Amino acid sequence: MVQSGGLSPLRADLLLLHAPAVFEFRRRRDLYFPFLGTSGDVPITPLYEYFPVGFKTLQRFLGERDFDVKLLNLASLLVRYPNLDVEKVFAALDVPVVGIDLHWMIHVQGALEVAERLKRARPDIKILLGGISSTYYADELIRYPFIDLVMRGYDTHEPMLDLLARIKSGQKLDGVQNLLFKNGFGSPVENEFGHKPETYGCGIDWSTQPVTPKVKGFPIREILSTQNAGCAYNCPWCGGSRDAFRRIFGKKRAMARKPDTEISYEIDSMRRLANASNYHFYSVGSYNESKERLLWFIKELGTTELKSVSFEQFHLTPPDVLRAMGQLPSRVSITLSPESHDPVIAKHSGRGVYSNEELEAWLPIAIEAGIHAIDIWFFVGMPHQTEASCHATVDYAAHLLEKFKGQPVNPMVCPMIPFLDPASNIFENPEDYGYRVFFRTVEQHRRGMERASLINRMNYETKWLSRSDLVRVGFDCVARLMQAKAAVGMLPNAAVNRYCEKITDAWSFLQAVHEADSLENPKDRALALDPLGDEIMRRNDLVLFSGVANQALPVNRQIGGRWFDELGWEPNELDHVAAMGAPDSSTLVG
Ligand code: B12
Repeated sequence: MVQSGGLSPLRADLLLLHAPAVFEFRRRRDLYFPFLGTSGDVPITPLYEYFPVGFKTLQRFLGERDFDVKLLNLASLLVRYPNLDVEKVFAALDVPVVGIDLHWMIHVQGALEVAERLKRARPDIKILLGGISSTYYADELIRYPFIDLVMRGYDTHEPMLDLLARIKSGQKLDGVQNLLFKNGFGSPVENEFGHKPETYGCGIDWSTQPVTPKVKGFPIREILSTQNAGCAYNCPWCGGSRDAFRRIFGKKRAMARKPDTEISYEIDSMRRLANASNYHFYSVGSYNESKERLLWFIKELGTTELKSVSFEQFHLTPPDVLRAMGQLPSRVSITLSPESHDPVIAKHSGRGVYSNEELEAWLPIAIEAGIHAIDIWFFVGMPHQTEASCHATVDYAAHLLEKFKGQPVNPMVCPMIPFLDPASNIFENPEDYGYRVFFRTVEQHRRGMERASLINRMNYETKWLSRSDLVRVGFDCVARLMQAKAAVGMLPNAAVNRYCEKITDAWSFLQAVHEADSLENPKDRALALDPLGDEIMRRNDLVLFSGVANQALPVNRQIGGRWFDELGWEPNELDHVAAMGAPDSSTLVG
């Protein structure tokens, strides 16, 4: 039912809401989102639309226990419906609790701003935060006046069940494991962080996908899963490494695995997914699986009709596993991340487990075994990495492109921007690694994300590359690599030229924004930024619209239909309400 002017009530026992990385992005004249500001590795806008896959497991687990859990991706919703007034969304909520993920730190500004505004509009709703960053920063988060609850943990199913049951029956929250909450006087109370099971998660039901508006062109049909939480490896820059996991979750064992029965449930749901043959399945973290379990998993995947499957690998996949992958009916791709061509830097980055020669000897074996694509990721922002070394990495990538011309070998480069992961070993002891960390607390990150210049949003720099260098060198390396791909005919010249022009424009405009944003006095800063406002908005409109591209496929594809594009209401209702306009539509993205 469409209410006059408003959205129909969205009823649930729990609404899990994914906030855009920055809010209110549609009206910010003082915040520049440059092209490539997300590193270009996954098909998302600078709002970072992925929500934690745990939203789907919580929905199933709690749903099977009689709690109605709904999902709302506010990032996708607002970018897809630029004229939708967020206050109408808040007014329509008929829920006792809204759970917001602060899983990735990049969401710090958006998650907190949405929490604050929602609390102001709807003091009757309890605001709950959860996810990896929420766990790490739980003590600080619970002190914000607009946050009522923080749920810690890599597996929150049981504690969430307890929490919802107590809220429903009006019981005290004292006994809910992993929870921080405010008592009747508004003071924070910390319950025991005791629910740390050896197994992780529950299977996801992939058989149904969100109802989405019509998508023009080439839709993104991808599903994604991980069979474990934590990590067997210890890369110092990573906030999910072995040490980081132990640090955040206070658990000795740095790995928790999804039980086989739950994985089988997931695969069965993929078999039931309509048009599964149009879907790509991204198997994240398969490098953490034992050979036996990976082989079993591959065999199970063989019973689906998925179009393609990708596996992330840490080592060079051994021949027997390659053969099993190659025999799958789906097209298989492998993702490797040596991080640098330089073995010393690769080692400092936690990698370096194979040499370039070994990689080059392995590639033909993988292709021969039937692997359809091999993506090889290099990073910018690693310890000991100089500008020259980054460019040498691109030279090496170009060498790979030449050597394997016409074959499915796709090197890519990812600038580590804007954040070094909180809780990573480098974040904890930056000096030991030659790093400087600019923001340590949640509030510092939040304020940092509100800086107009991407350079000032960076939370780190290294002894070898300043904040500005990290952005510039990252942009240059991506541009050079794209050109190398055009040179070997891997990507069309015209698309690459357009891509590189956007990078050049982003860097040159960033100079003007950065100069203004670097003025010491906030008043002078605002005055200097003001004349740039129109140009900031114009450029932001080019990246914050309902289309996304990534390095692998540098053409815009319309948002909608991705597994995480949960828009909350039927498209016709959203069209109708959005047509009635936002508060000041003259300044919104069209
Ligand atoms: C899988 C993965 C991805 C997948 C996405 C998976 C997904 N949608 O969940 C992909 C590849 C797309 C990805 C992307 C990114 N990732 Co990532 N990713 C991981 C990885 C390997 C596993 C994380 C994971 O999901 N674990 C499983 C568990 C912990 O989470 P879960 O089951 O989803 O959720 C449970 C709990 O976390 C909790 N929970 C989560 N949210 C909430 C919310 C509420 C309200 C509650 C109550 C509970 C709750 O309850 C859930 C159920 O038990 C980690 C590394 C690692 N080893 O941990 C990095 C990691 C999480 N990613 C990271 C980063 C930086 C990113 C990017 C920002 C990278 C980029 N491009 O710049 C993007 C952000 C994408 C976006 N928001 O749009 C960092 C985050 C560091 C930090 N603290 O900020 C990590 C730690 C390491 C890394 N550098 O890769 N990532």
